[in-house]
Amino acid sequence: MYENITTTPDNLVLWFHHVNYTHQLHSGETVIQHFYNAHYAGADTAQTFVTQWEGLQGKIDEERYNETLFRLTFQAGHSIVWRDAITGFYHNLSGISDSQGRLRNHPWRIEAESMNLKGYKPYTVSPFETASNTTAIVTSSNSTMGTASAVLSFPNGTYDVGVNFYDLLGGESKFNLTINNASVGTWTADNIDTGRLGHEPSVYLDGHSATRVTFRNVTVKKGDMLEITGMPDGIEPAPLDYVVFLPKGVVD
Ligand SMILES: [Ca+2]
Ligand SMILES: [Ca+2]
Repeated sequence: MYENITTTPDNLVLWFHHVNYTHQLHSGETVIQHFYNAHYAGADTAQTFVTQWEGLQGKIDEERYNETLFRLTFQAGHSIVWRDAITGFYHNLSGISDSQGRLRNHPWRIEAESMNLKGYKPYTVSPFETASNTTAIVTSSNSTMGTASAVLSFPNGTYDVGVNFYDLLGGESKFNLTINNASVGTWTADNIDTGRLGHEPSVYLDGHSATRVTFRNVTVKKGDMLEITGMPDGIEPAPLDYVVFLPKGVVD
């Protein structure tokens, strides 16, 4: 059964055989399209764990509730980092586009490197697939604050606002996100430094350090001014990748 490619189950094909990216699986998908679809589906599913867990609030002890919520929230954000890294990596290797046109198509994102920068400069991330548009921004020095701003052109409405940044070991940068000078949220890149996450630490901008913070139900009007300030700390130059304004039901 396993010697014959036509009788090998889809989930074992790459274990027993070498095939082209365009090999058609029993599911009807090609191998490469399966890579794309499975990673998009996985990231979609990971988002639902947060809201499922929130259904337990008040039914279990607060410490357990909060610690697990913290991890599920991190993982929901990181599943998008991982989705984009894997699909970007294999797209680069295979040269074959996603049949659903999702790769490098992020209409709700604002790349940090495309914002108006003061005290920040673009930084080419390596490996390239661990930054949106292969580029992030870092502060010009390790002791001075940076500011990134942009005028919003999204339709008026309520959005979940995600900010993708990098949390390196060796510094606890502080960030503040405002819209029209009103604070939406502040956060500190200290998950790694405090050991709170307990995952592989990194001193680089890469897939280990890439992290998302999300602020829910933010009201936005066309023409609003978005501004993020980053205060570097230690070796960590308050690195930012992108901001995403998610309408209800959009995962990106
Ligand atoms: Ca850090
Ligand atoms: Ca970017």
